[in-house]
Amino acid sequence: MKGVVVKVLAGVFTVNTLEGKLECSVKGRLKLDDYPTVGDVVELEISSNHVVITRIMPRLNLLDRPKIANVNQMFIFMATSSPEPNNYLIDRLTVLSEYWQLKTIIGFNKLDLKKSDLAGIYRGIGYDVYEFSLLDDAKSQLIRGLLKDKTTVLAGPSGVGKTTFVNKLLGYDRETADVSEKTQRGKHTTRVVELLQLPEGGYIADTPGFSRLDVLIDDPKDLSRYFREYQGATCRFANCMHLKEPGCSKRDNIHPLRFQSYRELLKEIEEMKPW
Ligand SMILES: Nc1nc2c(ncn2[C@@H]2O[C@H](COP(=O)(O)OP(=O)(O)O)[C@@H](O)[C@H]2O)c(=O)[nH]1
Ligand SMILES: [Mg+2]
Ligand SMILES: [Zn+2]
Repeated sequence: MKGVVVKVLAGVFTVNTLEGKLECSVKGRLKLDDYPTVGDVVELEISSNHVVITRIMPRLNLLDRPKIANVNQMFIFMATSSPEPNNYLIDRLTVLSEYWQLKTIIGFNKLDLKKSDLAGIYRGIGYDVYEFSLLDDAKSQLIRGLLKDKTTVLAGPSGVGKTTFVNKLLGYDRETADVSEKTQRGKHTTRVVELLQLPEGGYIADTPGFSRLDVLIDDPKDLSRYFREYQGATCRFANCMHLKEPGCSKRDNIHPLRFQSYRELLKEIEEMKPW
């Protein structure tokens, strides 16, 4: 039998199968070369009193911090206000999404309070951008459709409506998420990542903060690859950082707010360099 690992906690792997969720352990031999992670498609062996994971199927990808395998898309979840959207955070997340080659969806919730100031910038770059209010059922249905049969990581700051959204998707209240967020903050406890199965097919993970970029990108020159404005046509200067170089053709193609994020992210990566 095959299944998808939806949770890993204290050596117990919860695997979603056609027969429901099963709690499994890992076959001894497997522990030596690889270890199943949330999102893995695994093969199971069922004996009289326990279920063992015997094989991990090849992965499409493997995200880091939180560790999730086989992710299709990142849903960058923001609010139009309360809290005010933070373009630096969006840009950091778009870079990660590009790095992992995920489909990127940017959503601005709370349209009932305000229209989004930033939606146009991201639409202009070519991202799929949605403005909606979770209070509006018709719009919520449309957003929900984007997740069908996909594995989606939901990323965004607290207060924007992620838990409200996930509860709507599942059709029941998961108050547990916020409770554990609060009790674990500041205690250096790693939050458990869990894939939630959507009734219409697909999985979603309400993820805690993603890793710092310098862990993934160690050469500052590589950063521009993950900015869509900098992709495509090559700059005529070799080793150009597309910063202040006079005559750099790419420098003009980027919105000032995105450029500011690019500079800040460059600094973040450079400061972490060991040399
Ligand atoms: N006005 C308005 N409030 C919303 C909307 N969606 C969620 N909220 C509220 O925003 C607050 C934070 O929501 P929550 O789901 O806990 O956000 P999270 O921290 O991202 O998980 C709650 O009081 C929600 O009721 C919306 O579309 N419009
Ligand atoms: Mg929440
Ligand atoms: Zn350049």
